[in-house]
Order: sequence, then C-alpha cells, then structure tokens
Amino acid sequence: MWAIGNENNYHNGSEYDYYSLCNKLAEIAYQLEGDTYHPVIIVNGHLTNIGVREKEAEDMQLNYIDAWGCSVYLESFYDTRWHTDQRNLFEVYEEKSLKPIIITAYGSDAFYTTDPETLEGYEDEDMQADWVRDNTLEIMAATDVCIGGCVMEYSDEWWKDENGDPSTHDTGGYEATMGNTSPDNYANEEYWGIVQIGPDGTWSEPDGLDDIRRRKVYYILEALYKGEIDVVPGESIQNAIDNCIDNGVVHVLEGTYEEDISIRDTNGLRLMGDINGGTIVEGTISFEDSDSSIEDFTIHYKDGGTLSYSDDYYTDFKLLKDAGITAINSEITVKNCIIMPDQDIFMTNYGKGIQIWNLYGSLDINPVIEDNLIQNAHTGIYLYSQAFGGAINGIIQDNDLQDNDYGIVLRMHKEKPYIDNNTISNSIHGIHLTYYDLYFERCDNITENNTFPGCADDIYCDELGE
Ligand SMILES: [Ca+2]
Ligand SMILES: [Ca+2]
Ligand SMILES: [Ca+2]
Repeated sequence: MWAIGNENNYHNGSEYDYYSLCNKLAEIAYQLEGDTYHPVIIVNGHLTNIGVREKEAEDMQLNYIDAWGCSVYLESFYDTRWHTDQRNLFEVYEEKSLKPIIITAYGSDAFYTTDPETLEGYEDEDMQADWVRDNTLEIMAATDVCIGGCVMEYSDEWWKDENGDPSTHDTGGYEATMGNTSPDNYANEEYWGIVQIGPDGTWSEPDGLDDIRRRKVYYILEALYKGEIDVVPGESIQNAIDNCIDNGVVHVLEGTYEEDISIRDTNGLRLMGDINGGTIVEGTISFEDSDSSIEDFTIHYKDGGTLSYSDDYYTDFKLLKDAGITAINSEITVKNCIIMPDQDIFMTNYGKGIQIWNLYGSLDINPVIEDNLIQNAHTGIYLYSQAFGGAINGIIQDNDLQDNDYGIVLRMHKEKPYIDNNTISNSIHGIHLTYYDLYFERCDNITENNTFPGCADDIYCDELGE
C-alpha cells in the first residue's frame, strides 16, 4: 500500500490542489504498476476535509484513491461527545465517504504528566497499554468500515522535545486538551514508543548498540494480533501470562528464569519452553482454576511457601507449594518437562514434582502427564481428591520417575488415572495408594507396561499393608 503524506491538512495541504495532486499521484502509480498496483491512501489528520467537494476531496473526485487514512487520538472511536451531532467517529466518516478507512495513527504516550508547567510526572505503562488495547479492540471490531490501524509508535524518539537534548529522555511536548485525546491531557513527545530505548548497557551487556526494552503495551499488542507472546531471558514470564489472552501461547525462550509463576483463571493457555529443555525456571509454577498446559520446561523448584486459594467454598485455603507444579481445581497438561528440587538448596529428596488437588465442590478432571522426567522428589506425582471433590482421572504415561521416595501417590479415594508405560525407579513404593476402596478399579487402570526397577514395592496400598 502507498500512503501519501502525513496529516498535511494541518499544514500546507488543506486545499483542493493538494487532494487533486494526491489523486494524480495515485493515477500515475497505477499506470506505472499495472496489474501489480498497490492500493493508495491519503494520510489525513482526523476527518477534516474528507468528502468536501470544494477541497476536491469527494469520493468521485478521488477515483484513484482506494481508502482514507485518518490519524485520530481519542480514548474511544465510539465516543459521541466530540462531534456536534452526537455520532461517533465511524458514523461521521461513513457520511463523508464510502471508501474504507484506516486509522493511520492512534494511541497514547507512556508518561503521565502531573504538572504541565514543570513537566513533572511519572512513566505509566498501564495507562498507555489500557488506552491502546481499547483502541485496538475497537478497530478490530469495526470491520464494516475500518480495515486496520497503526499504533503511534514503535520506539521512543529522544530528539523530539525541542527544549531538551537529543541524548536525554525529556518530558516535554504539548497540551492535548481538545476532546478526550490523551489520558493525562498532555502529549509527551519522547514517550510514545511501544518499546523504550536506552543507552548501550542499560538492560543488557554492552554491544555498541542502544538497548531496547518492551513496554507492557507491546505484550498486549502481541497477544491481540498473534495470540502468542515471546519471553526472553531478563523478562518476566509472569508479566507475559498476565497479559495473555485465553487460549493464547506464552513461548519462553532458552535461558534461566528465577521466579514463582502463578496462573489463575486462565483457560487454554499454553506455556511453552525450549524443546531441548533449555528453558529453566528456578521457582514454582501453580495453576488455580486454569485448564492450561505446560510443555518443554525444566523446573528446579524451591520451597515455594504457601498458596492461598479462595473460591465459592473456601476463603484463604492454605496449601504448601512444595512442588515444581501445583494445580488446584485445574485440568492441566504437563508434557516433556524435567522437574526436580533445586540441587543447590536440597541435599535430600524434597517435595513433589507435580501435585494436583481437587477440592470440595470441584468437577471431575482429566489431567495429562506425559513424557516427563521427575527426580529426587519426596513424591514424583501426587494426586489428592478431597471429600466431595471431583475425581482425578486422566493419563500418566511415558514418564521417567527416578530416585523419588514415592513415584506416584493416589492420596485419597477418587484418584484413578490411567497409568501406562512409566519407568519408576529406586523408590520405596512405585505407586502408593492410601486407601483400599476402588482398589481393583484403580489397579485396572495401571497397565502391565509400567516398570519398577529398584523399587522396594511396585504397587503398595497403605490400608492393605502390602
Ligand atoms: Ca530529548
Ligand atoms: Ca502523556
Ligand atoms: Ca546494547
């Protein structure tokens, strides 16, 4: 697409000869390009002049122009307060032109100015992210008239404040008090980026190039457009999860990440690491009310403290997070992960590789635990279905459970997963059932394909004493 000019109607392009020139340019481009022609738009500031015959800006007068570009800063394009006839931006536009519209610039800077005189204030990434997200969702929804938009802008521009210095990050700009065009009524010219820039060495090892750092709005846009967020070392996995949409993907690149990760009320999320095990989390991962999955992570868990869970039945239910992965009332999938207690901290077996809890009032679940290596835990996989909680069914398959005190523990009454083709080695009990009820039903789900090298007992039932 060819886009002509930039808000020329605010400067020297507000006359008929400008718009007729644009049409002529588009005609020549079409003649030159023939079948491979690009659509041509005029980048206009707001709706000024669009459809005005005296400006030669009516549709019929612009027969080589395919769409209007329109740069608009507004909290909402559906806000009706800024047009005298109480209509929103798209409604007003549709009366001026039948061509599609593209919002060629929109958004907010990331600096909240508290005093326009002294230019004092603070950086506020949430303010920018919320504003841009709402605008973007409106553009995505307005498919009957609007074919897309461009966020202002990729990176901060440190040269823009003419009272500042190009090598410093200054807070100057202009007051934006016309209509609801800026969250703080002040456009801070050097803070518009969806990425920040900083001198070499600010956020990474010096390499002779300025550094960049992504602002929150970057993740929001990534999630909206791609449904997938990439996380690189030095960034927070939690931040990406918090900004991801349902059914989105958080892809964590190779590297070590020292943080506890909490996934709550997020369904369909796929947490994906490096396929060769190079994504290492030094901390714990917990799921609450989240039917989500984790693949290709290496987890070195620490003493994760306690987790406080609340739902319709519980307020502040305390659960020890002494596990690589903890799931409460969540149907999770865990695949191709390596899970063990942090060897720098624990000299002996500790905690659980994976613990899955179904509390009072929960639904039956079918977790999938496949192709994992779990070692040096007190219990490799621990399933706990509380009284009046849902059953824990699902599949535990093709896992390698090494040197745990107990391989798999079915702690209460309603845990009966299909257990197949696991290697459970060097444990006191390969599979441990606390209670005798449903014993045969549960044992029927444990296939002959599991092996128990070096275990004192392959399958042991506490109540039975054998
Ligand atoms: Ca500057
Ligand atoms: Ca501002
Ligand atoms: Ca650098």
